[in-house]
Formats: sequence, structure tokens, C-alpha cells
Amino acid sequence: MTTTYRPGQPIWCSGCGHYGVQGALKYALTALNISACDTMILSGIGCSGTMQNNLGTYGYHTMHGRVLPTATGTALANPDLTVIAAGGDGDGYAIGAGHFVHALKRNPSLVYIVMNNGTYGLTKGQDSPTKNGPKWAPAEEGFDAMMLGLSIASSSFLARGFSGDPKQLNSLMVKALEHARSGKGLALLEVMSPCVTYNDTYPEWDAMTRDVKTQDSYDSNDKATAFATCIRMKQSGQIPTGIIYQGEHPTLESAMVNPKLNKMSKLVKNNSGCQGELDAILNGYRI
Ligand SMILES: Cc1ncc(C[n+]2csc(CCOP(=O)(O)OP(=O)(O)O)c2C)c(N)n1
Ligand code: SF4
Ligand SMILES: [Mg+2]
Repeated sequence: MTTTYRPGQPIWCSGCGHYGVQGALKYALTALNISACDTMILSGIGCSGTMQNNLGTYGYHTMHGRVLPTATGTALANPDLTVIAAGGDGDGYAIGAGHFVHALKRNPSLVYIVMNNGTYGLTKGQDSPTKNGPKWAPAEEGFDAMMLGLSIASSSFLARGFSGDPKQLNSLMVKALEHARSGKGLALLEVMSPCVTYNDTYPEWDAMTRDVKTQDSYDSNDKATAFATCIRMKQSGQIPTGIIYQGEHPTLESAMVNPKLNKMSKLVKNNSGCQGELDAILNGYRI
């Protein structure tokens, strides 16, 4: 039996930053005229991991920390889909940290939205890796995904927005989608998305976020100077936002040297009824 799925209402607390992220995503999908049937949203586990339930696109709820490998497989299997991975800072930067590093390194053409609230919202407020001075290690500085991204030679798009600045966030979401959809690689968009229930950072982040465009001669095509400027901004208590880096680097799909996989993508894409051929390819992987 086939059941038609209908999008639901968000489960989030009133005022949660994740509403702003969903609003920006809806804005960008509409602005770019991307239809729901050409879009797949995959999510991690957490409050942030429920966004795919609220939108009328294809959706898939992955295992905790596994949204990026699943989204990468989706994008490779059907290059015509707009693939959006979405999850929290706990999901992406703790249990999913290994996949995060390797996705930046591989540069598959998809959008990865990370909702950073400095906490594990769904499990009631434990400190996440981005929290400055967590209770159990007060001297520890929070993990910074933009700085990590800048240190990886093959990263191609790094941006950070804030739920409290919808104008900037809408524009970043459009740019992230454009980057991935034009086959330029992984568009990482981290959104400072406060958890009003367990870590309400709206006032603090409102004061600290600053677009890198405000910095003298900021060059978002140059990782070395971007890195130096972002470090300086952090040292003076600011959170750099905007397009931190955008550049060109070969993507995972363009660099795929395995002709078997390339051929499989095409067969799935064409849905050409070549079951025999697909079986033969899959048999090639069996020992
Ligand atoms: C394998 C596994 N380990 C732990 C959990 C418990 N768990 C559920 S959500 C979550 C963290 C969510 O935090 P985050 O990704 O930051 O999302 P948020 O709720 O803050 O949006 C954890 C640890 C789980 N579901 N599965
Ligand atoms: S617990 Fe926090 S992250 Fe989860 S819905 Fe509520 S405000 Fe949002
Ligand atoms: Mg979180």
C-alpha cells in the first residue's frame, strides 16, 4: 500500500532558532523555483533533525551523525536531485565529526545546513562541542566549523548565518543552494540558531555576529587571509558571519574514477529498466 505523506507542523519550542532556518530554506527554494519533487532533505537526529517532516519535499531521517554519508550517496545516485542535509551541532560536530571532515575533503555537490545552538536541545541541554567553556571543562574553547573548513584544501563553500538576521540568512541560503546545484561542491551553511529553552544566546549572538564584509579588504576567495581575519575577529569577541569562503575545487562526482559507480548513477537516473545490467554491476562488487 502507498500512503501519501503530508508535511506536519514543527515540534519546536516557541522562539527556537530552527524556525528561522526553515523559513530561510523555504524562501530560497521558492526564490530559485526548485520544485518539491526535485528536492530531497535528509536530516540528522535532534530537534534540528525534524525539519524534513515539515516540508513537502522528499525526506529521510538518518541515523545520529550519519546525515552526510547518506546525503552523499543520495546525490551520487541521482545527480538531478537538489540534496540538502540538515542537522545540529551535536549531530554534525560530535558523533558525526569524522564524516564532516571527510565530506569537506570530498566536496560532493550538496548543501549541508548545521543548526548550531551550543547544546543538545532534544536531550535536554547537555553542552555540545561548540559551547565555549562547557561545565565539565571551563577552559575549553568551542569548536569552530568555519576555521576547520578553511584548513581543508578542497572545501569550496563555507558560510555562517544567524537566525536573528533573516535577511542575511535568506541570501546565504540562496547562495548555498546555487553553489551545490551548479555542481561546484559541498556548500556548508552553519546557522547560529539559539535554543531558547536550554541555551538562550539570542542577545549574546546578536551583539557578537558580524559579517566578514565589514572587515577591511576581506577576500572570500583566499583561504589564508580569510583564516587570519576570522581568527582576529574571534580574538576580539566577534562571531564572523557571511560568505567566509567560496572557491573552485574538483567535486567528488567529477573526480570519481570508478566507472562502475558512474555507470550505476546513469542507470538509476534514467530508470531505464536495466535490472540485468544493474545486477551485473552489483555482482562485480561481490567477493
Ligand atoms: C546513536 C545515538 N546516540 C545518542 C542519541 C541521543 N541523542 C538524540 S539527539 C542528540 C543530540 C542532538 O543535538 P544536536 O544535534 O545539537 O541537535 P539539537 O537538538 O540541538 O537541534 C543525542 C545525543 C541518539 N539518538 N542516537
Ligand atoms: S529544546 Fe531548544 S533546540 Fe529543541 S525545539 Fe526547544 S528551543 Fe529548539
Ligand atoms: Mg544543538
